[in-house]
Amino acid sequence: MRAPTPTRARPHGSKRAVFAAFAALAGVVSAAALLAVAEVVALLLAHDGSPVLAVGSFVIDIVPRWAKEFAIETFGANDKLFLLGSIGLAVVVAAAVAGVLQWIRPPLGAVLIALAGALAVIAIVTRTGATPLASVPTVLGTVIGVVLLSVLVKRLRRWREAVAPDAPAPVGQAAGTSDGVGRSGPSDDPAAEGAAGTADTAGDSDEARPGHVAVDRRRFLAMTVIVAVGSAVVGAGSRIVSAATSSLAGLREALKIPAARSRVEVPAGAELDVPGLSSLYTSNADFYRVDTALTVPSIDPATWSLTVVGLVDTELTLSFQDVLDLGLDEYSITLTCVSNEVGGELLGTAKWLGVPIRDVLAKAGPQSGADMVLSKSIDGFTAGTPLGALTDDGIDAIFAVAMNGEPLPFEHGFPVRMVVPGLYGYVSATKWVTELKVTTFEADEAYWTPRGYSAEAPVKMSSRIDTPRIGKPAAAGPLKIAGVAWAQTVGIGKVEVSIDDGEWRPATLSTAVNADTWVQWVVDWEATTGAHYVAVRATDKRGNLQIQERAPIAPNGSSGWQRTLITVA
Ligand SMILES: Nc1nc2c(c(=O)[nH]1)N[C@H]1C(S)=C(S)[C@@H](COP(=O)(O)O)O[C@H]1N2
Ligand SMILES: [Mo]
Repeated sequence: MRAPTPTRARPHGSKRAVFAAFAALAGVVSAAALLAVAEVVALLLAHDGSPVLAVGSFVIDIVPRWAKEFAIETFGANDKLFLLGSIGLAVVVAAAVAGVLQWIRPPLGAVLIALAGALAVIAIVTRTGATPLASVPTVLGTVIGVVLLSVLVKRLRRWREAVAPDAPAPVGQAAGTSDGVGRSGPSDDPAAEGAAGTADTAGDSDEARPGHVAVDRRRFLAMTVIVAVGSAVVGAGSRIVSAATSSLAGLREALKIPAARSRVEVPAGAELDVPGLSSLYTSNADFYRVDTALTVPSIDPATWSLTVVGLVDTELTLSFQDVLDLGLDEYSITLTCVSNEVGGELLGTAKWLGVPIRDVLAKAGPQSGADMVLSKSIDGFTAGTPLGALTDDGIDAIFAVAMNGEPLPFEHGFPVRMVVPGLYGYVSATKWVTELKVTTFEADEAYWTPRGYSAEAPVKMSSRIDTPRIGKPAAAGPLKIAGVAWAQTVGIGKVEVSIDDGEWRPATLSTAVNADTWVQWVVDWEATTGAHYVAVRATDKRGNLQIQERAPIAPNGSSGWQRTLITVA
């Protein structure tokens, strides 16, 4: 064996970088332990206490509108995954910074973790419906995280001291050595200490402790690996168990929704046969999803209830059975999101089974002076709908319990949601609805109103080209250009298409199911090789032409005629 040479020189820059990297790793591992402990305690004690979900929901509520729009536009239904990924990345970076801070300026790293824990606790206790108990998982997790970080960094320091005891330590090390940091921890293994065969005071000597290097390194790495693996197993396990046990999938599948008293009559010619054209009814699997819910609420229909409060003669509460007992009818309604760009895909059509909201409101008796209904979701989301839109005999505003022949999918509002023809989803289509408050626009504000969207928002008439699509060259010769158009509550009267900015030619329309359902349109064209512009515009049954002027989605929905480039090969 080669005689060890005591190192008197400062560790090389690269060596210092290695220790800093290990410190960063200690930070990340400590944060992982924090989250894992919080998840498992949340599972056992307080289901609403998951810091990951609480912070995620908090972020959703505070991110600026453009960021939200970007996420929805870029990631569509995966916007939540994107959000969780971003938060995860931020946590890893912050934890690494905490590790390095603890290394160079203790106890700043521990302070940073404690601060992060405190912020998470604030996010948790300020959530709608959160109990004080919900803060316990994160508080416990944070304590563990702080302790682990300081123990791990102490071990790292010990290892480094063994390599080069007299090298000027990272700032703050002096304090660490003088009070014997790293050698008095309760978790230090006396056996390992004995095996090293060195007196406890070795660290105070000027000599390197080469014999210690391997032991100290092993002790740091072993603890790091154990904590990392333990956190991964415990954290992921708890999340999975908690997701599985709170899942009501079986219940939903077994749920018997009574037969409808009336069915939607789909007239002959309601569905055109054109490849690439949206189907008249959007399958539940393909139906767009937009909401602020990070985890889909799971509600047991047996415990669900809907209360009607506010400016009413009689406040009332309905159970799920009470809703069913009102008698179900089937409705064909196209639901549209205010975030739908011209030509966009944030809309869909379904056959909904439900009961008129006006029937429920009538039982409560709205008082004069009321002009708005604030509907609340179990997750805190609210929508403000003009009272008139919910009481008008001519508008099929419903509480829906089924969608395209099955109980509402969880993501679409199980067990009960609202669907109101002619109004964008954010002002009307509350999913997981649990309360209606009859009120006024003056007294109450819905979720999106202070976030840059209008308090009232009727759906703007629009038309969309489905086929041919950019990037999918069509063949020269007879070609069908087709798409959908909608003007909810009024109905589409005419759709016109212009090719290469030529004259507007009328499209053939599918037979409308009703005024609340989009129609399909098709134009036959002899396609010539090359690139062509195709534009589309609609006119409603009252003769109003679709708005030509371009408008962004905020504050009350996009407008403009879609004009798109197609290529014919
Ligand atoms: N509870 C709840 N309901 C909600 C929302 C929400 O964020 N939370 N978003 C609304 C919006 S903006 C739209 S466009 C529709 C979308 O319904 P879908 O996801 O079933 O397509 O739901 C509405 N209902
Ligand atoms: Mo929306």
